[in-house]
Amino acid sequence: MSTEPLAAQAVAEGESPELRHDWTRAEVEAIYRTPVPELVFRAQTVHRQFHAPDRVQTCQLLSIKTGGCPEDCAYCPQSAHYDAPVDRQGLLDPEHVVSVARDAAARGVTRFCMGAAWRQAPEGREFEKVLEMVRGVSSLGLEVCCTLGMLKEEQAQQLKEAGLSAYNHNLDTSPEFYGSIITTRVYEDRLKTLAAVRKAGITVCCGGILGMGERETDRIGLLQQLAALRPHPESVPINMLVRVEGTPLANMPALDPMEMVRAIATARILMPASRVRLAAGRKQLSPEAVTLCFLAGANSIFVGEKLLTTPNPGPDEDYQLLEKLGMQPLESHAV
Ligand code: SAM
Ligand code: DTB
Ligand code: SF4
Repeated sequence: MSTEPLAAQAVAEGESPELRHDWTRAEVEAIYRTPVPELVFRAQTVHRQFHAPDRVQTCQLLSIKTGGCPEDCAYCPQSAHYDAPVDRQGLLDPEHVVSVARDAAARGVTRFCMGAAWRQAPEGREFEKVLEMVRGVSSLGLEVCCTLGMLKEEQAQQLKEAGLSAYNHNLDTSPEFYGSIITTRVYEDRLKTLAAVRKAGITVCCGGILGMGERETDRIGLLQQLAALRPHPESVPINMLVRVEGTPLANMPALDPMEMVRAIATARILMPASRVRLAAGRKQLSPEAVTLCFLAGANSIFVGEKLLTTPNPGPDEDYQLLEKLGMQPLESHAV
């Protein structure tokens, strides 16, 4: 398979001219393999040109529809193909979702992300309910993000009209490794949904997962694909695999945290204006490793006891760490 970015033909939209989308695999590899002190220095230098170095965005996730997903993503406890300890739950009531978002806003969170275990966003009454959730959360003054699986252009348009700020849809890994992790859809399906999201004027949240047994070259390939998207995804979540019992990846060896540091620093250098999120997997990282990820250019985290179905560090632990580092959550504009 060619290692040239599949997304290179996407349409550019009002983006800063100094941002590049044509990074070659060799260039990305050279950055990724730079000695860590030099790599972190480069990432910091770029970071400071685009972002305040002491600010971190805090985001909260909520699973609005849990489990029973027809896709076979090998990492995912919500796939119906595996027997993970996740209780299935139908679509939540919009009022309940908005009340959870209101509590999150009161704690200073600035972005609320609703996730659903669907292969594709449904049509009809369930989609109407999602639109109601988006309208409700957006009226709280929060950035609203959804991740509902594949989207059609009309659905993306309706979500935009309801006030959706961002749509999360991850490429997860390199095109070459993708088929070893998911067989029920292809890389191009993901790119199509990302294009529909862009066309509707919704910002893109797109990243991947490390620690699934991929090679270093797959991590490099993922980063190259992300940087080839035009414009770059405004938000780039870098997840460390949460190994869940019952999934095919439950017994993967633990990822060396330095791979997270290298991947985050590389993402920061390739996509300087984007928010790079240290996403799933923080519970397995020491405070020192998290600190290194911040130094490497991560400027967003998920807060709250739970991600979608798996545990996340508690708020006390997180706010204590930020305070110790002299870092501050982005200010909330919630009403
Ligand atoms: N079903 C939709 C989809 O796949 O696009 C949305 C929900 S899905 C749970 C959102 C993302 O969560 C996935 O793309 C994957 O990157 C991430 N994810 C799921 N399980 C994970 C795990 N065990 N560890 C790390 N990230 C995970
Ligand atoms: C993303 O990249 N990570 C989040 C969010 N986007 C939707 C999801 C992480 C899920 C971790 C496994 C779980 O809690 O089920
Ligand atoms: Fe379904 Fe999304 Fe989980 Fe894949 S990652 S099994 S699409 S919920």
